[in-house]
Amino acid sequence: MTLPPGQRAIDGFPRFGTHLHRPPPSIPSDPVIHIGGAVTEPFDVSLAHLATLPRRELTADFHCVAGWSATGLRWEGVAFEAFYRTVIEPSLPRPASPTAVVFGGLDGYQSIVSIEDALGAEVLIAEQLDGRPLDADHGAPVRLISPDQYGFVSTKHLCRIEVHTAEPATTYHRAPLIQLGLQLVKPHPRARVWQEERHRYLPARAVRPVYRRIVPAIRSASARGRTRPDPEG
Ligand SMILES: Nc1nc2c(c(=O)[nH]1)N[C@H]1C(S)=C(S)[C@@H](COP(=O)(O)O)O[C@H]1N2
Ligand SMILES: [Mo]
Repeated sequence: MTLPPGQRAIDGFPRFGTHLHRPPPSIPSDPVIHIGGAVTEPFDVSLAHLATLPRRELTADFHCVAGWSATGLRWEGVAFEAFYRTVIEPSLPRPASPTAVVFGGLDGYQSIVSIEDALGAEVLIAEQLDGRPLDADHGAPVRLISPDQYGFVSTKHLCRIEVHTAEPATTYHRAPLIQLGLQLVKPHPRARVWQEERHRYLPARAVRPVYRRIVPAIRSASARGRTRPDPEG
């Protein structure tokens, strides 16, 4: 099995992310994705709408910028491109040429993706992982999945999509103190794993050993914030 440069396979699929020690956000009873930015008028799309779009399934490895890779994950959902063409594009004023997309999560996290990367063939709005609805740890009710980019692109608990016609003046994490992995260093704007585009300014090879040391600490903090099985069953 070949992994991208600087990655190591990990057993299972750890919960990771910015709000490490906190439990995952609770899900509204009628979840929607809010569409905003360069559209003529912002609007909400109910998640139920996803069922009207063509299904897409893919098996891929998942690569965290901190150097671990979870292998052979089977995702199911809707291609982001299909969602973009049918839901977002028709609501853009003409002539608008979006260059970037911001994907926001219920926990306040967001990722910033160039339009060409967002429209990549493997980018999904995923509803299922390994044949089951996404659990809270891995992004319920739906999440973005972009397997060719580092995990920080793949916003969990997706509830907001904004299109921009210039590089958005915003950051991945709106709260200042979070995200051991990302707060120190700017993420790479393209974040392609095979090109090892980890960070905007720091050379990838320099950060590998630093991450290797802190991953166990991030993992155990993250495990403390895990959803606990409901004792009532
Ligand atoms: N909403 C949200 N999405 C997020 C994060 C987060 O903290 N919140 N963390 C990102 C990071 S850094 C990684 S590596 C992956 C981890 O996904 P997992 O928890 O399903 O393993 O989610 C990404 N998406
Ligand atoms: Mo990550």
